[in-house]
Amino acid sequence: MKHRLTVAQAVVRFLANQLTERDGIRQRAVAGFLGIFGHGNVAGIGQALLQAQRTGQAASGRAEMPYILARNEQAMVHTAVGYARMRNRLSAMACTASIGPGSTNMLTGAALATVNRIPVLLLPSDVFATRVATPVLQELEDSRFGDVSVNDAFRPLSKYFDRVWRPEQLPQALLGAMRVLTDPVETGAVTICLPQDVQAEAYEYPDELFAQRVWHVARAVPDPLAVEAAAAVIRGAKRPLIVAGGGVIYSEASGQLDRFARETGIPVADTQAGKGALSWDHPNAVGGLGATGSPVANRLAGHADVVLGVGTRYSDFTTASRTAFRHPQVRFVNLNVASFDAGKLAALPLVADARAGLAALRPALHGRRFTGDFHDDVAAWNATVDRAYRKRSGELPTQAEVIGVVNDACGARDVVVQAAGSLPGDLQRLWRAGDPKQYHVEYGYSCMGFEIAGALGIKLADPSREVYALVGDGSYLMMAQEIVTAIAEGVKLIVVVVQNHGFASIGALSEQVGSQRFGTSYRFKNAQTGDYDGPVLPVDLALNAESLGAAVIRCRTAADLAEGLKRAREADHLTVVHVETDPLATGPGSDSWWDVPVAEVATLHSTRHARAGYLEGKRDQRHHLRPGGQA
Ligand SMILES: Cc1ncc(C[n+]2csc(CCOP(=O)(O)OP(=O)(O)O)c2C)c(N)n1
Ligand SMILES: [Mg+2]
Repeated sequence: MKHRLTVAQAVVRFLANQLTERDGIRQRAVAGFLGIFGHGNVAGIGQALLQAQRTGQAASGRAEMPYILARNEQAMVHTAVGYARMRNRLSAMACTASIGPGSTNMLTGAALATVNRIPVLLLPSDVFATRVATPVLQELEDSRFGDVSVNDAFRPLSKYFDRVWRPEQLPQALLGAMRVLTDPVETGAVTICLPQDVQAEAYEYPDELFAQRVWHVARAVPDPLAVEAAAAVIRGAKRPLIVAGGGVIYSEASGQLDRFARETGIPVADTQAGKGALSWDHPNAVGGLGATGSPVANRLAGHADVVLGVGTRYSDFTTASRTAFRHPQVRFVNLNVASFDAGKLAALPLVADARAGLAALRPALHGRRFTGDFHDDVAAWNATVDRAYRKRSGELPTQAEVIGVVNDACGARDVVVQAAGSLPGDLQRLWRAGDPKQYHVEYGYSCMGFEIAGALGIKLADPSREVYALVGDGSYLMMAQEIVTAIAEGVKLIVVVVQNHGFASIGALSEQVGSQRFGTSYRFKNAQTGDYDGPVLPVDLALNAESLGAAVIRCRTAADLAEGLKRAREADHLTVVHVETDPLATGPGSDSWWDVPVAEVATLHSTRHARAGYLEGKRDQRHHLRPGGQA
C-alpha cells in the first residue's frame, strides 16, 4: 500500500506515530507542533496540520497532531525546550516557521537547545527547490554559492541537519531526526529544512513509513572494568565530593544517588541543571557548586582529592572557571552517558547512564564509608539562608527576600523557572529544591527571555504542577509576548516580575571589572555625560502585562508578595505578580570566582584596579591534566 501525501502531510503523519519508551513507559516522541505561519509554510505544514486536526477529530475526538500558535519563533523554541526538559527528554515538540526571518528567529532557540542537550525538532521553511522565480521574498542571495540559504546558519547549532530538496529524501531525514532526538548522547536541536514548494509536493510514500515506531531509550550500562577502576580511585580517596549535574535528573537517578550518598557518606554538590537531584535537606546535600554556589560546597571542592562528576558537563560556573578544585592531587571520575563529557578534566571516564552507573558503582564500593565534617557547615549555611530569606528591611525588598517568599509559597512539586540576570546565581545559592523537577534554570545558554516561554512549555508538559516564572525587567522587556500564547491556550502560569530598573547582574559585574556600571541601568540618559543616570523611566510592566490580558497583582513589600502569591495560586488564570527590588542589595556570597577578563591597559583607575584583582583570581586557575586513572 502506498499513500499519496504531500511532504508536509507525510511529516505530520510520520511524527504522530513516533513513540519513545524507557523503563517500559511509552509516550509520544513528538507531542505537538508550535508554529507561526507565513508564505513559507501556510500551504505546506499549515495545510497538513489543519488536515491532521480535522481527520483526528473525526476519528477519535483528538487531533492527530496538536498545534499551538506562538507569538515569536525564538520563544516557541524556548517553549519546546521547557517541554522536553520537563519530560526528561523523552518527549519533544516540533516547531514550524516560515522562510527567512521566521526561521532565523529560531536560531537562538536552536543554540539554547543544543547547548543544554535538550531535544527540539525545528522545521524551518526554505526557498524554492525549483528556484523558478528566484530570488523569492526573504531569500538571501549569494554570488558564490547557488545552494545556500539563511537556514545554513542552523548547521553549527544543530545535532542533526538536513534539507529535503526532493520528496524521496524525506524518509531518511525523518528517521535520522528521530535517532538524534531520542539519543541522550546526541540530542539537541534537530533541523529539517523544508523548501516551500517541496512542502506542498505529493509523493507515493510507502505504508511502512507511517507504521508506529517505538524508540527505545536505552540505559547504557558501564564497562565492568571501568567500574572497577572508578571504584578503586574512589576507595582510595580521603575527601571525595560528588558533583550532581542535569544528567542525574534526566536519567531519574535521584533514588540511586540518594542511596549511593548515604552508603558512602560522600557529600553531594549540585550544578544549575542538577539542582533538586537530591532534596536540599538531604543529609549529604551541600548546595550549589562553583561561581554561584554555596560557600560550603566550594570549601569542600577546594579540599577534595577525588571528584565524582555525575551527569555534568563542567561549565565554567560549575568549576568556578577551574579554580574550584584546589587539591594538588585532585582527580576526577566522570560518570556520563556521553564520552565527550566523561573525559573532561582528564577524568577516568565511566560512560553510562547515570542511574545504571550509580547502581553498578554501589556494590563495587560496598563497605567504604567516608566520614565527612560538613554537617555543621551546612547547618550554619542554612541559618544564613534563613536570615537572607527573612530580612525584612521595610524599604524595597531584597532579591533574596523575594526568593525566600517564592520558596515558601511553593509546594514541593511546584516549579520555578529562570534563565538570566542576577536571579540564576541567587537561586543556585539560595533556592531550596525539594523535588528533582522543581528547579528549572536554563543556565547553559542563559538566554534572557526564556522564562515565560519556557514556563509555558513546562506547564504543558506537566499541567499538575504550579509553575512560577521569575522574570527580571530586562528579560521581560525582551520577551513577554508568550503571556498572550499562554492565555490563548488556557494555560495558567504565575509570572513574578522582578523590577529593578535595569541589569542588576551586569551592573554588579561591570563594577567588579572596573566598568562602573556603564550602560546597565534603565534610566533617562544624561545629555551632558551620555550616562544613564537620570531618573528611572516611566515604565510600568504591570500595566504592560495587564494590556496583554494577564491578571496583575502589584506588591510593594515582602508581606504583600506572600499575599499576592497566595492569590495567584488560588486563581485559575495566568497571573503576573509585580514587585520592585533594590538592585544594589546583594545576598550572601559564594566565596568563589568567575573568569571575566579585564582590560590589560586602561586610562581609568577603576579598570586598572580591577585588573590587579583579576590577575589575583587567575593565579588559582588550573588545567586539570592529571590522569584520572586507567580502566
Ligand atoms: C539574550 C541575552 N542578551 C544578553 C545577555 C547578557 N545579560 C545577562 S544578564 C543581563 C541583564 C538581565 O537583566 P534583568 O532581566 O533585568 O535581570 P537583573 O540582572 O536585573 O537581575 C544581560 C544583558 C543574555 N544573557 N541574554
Ligand atoms: Mg533587572
